[in-house]
Amino acid sequence: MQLNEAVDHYGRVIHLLNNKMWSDPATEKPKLDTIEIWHLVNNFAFPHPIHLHLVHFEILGRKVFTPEDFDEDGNYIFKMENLTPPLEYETGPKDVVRAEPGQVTSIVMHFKDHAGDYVWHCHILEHEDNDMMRPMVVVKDE
Ligand SMILES: [Cu+2]
Repeated sequence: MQLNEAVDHYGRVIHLLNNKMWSDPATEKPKLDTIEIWHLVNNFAFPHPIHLHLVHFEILGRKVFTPEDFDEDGNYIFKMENLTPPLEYETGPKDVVRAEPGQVTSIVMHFKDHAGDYVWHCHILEHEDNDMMRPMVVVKDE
């Protein structure tokens, strides 16, 4: 999941998730009762508190990223042994994580309780209201 800067049609700086606007269709569609690991790649020079609705996650750890951490398609190459573990106060179930600048923050969660339409977003009001928020659909198999 890329946290990145863009410019809106007025030329103003906006902050986006995966380079998409709030109004773009959901791209995060975890299946109900599956476990996912998300890698939050913070390309900014400052942190963003990333919040997921209606699921608790655990922080696996963080890593300062370099171009070598990504494959030719831009996908993060995850290696558990490279991670700096979460801080002591971060080791319980979480619904917000501080995505540190220049780092990948890896989180793991089990989408076990609720299917349906939810959101994930930066929890800084000026960011979430300027499109650093995305729909998320937890899909139930029929
Ligand atoms: Cu933010």
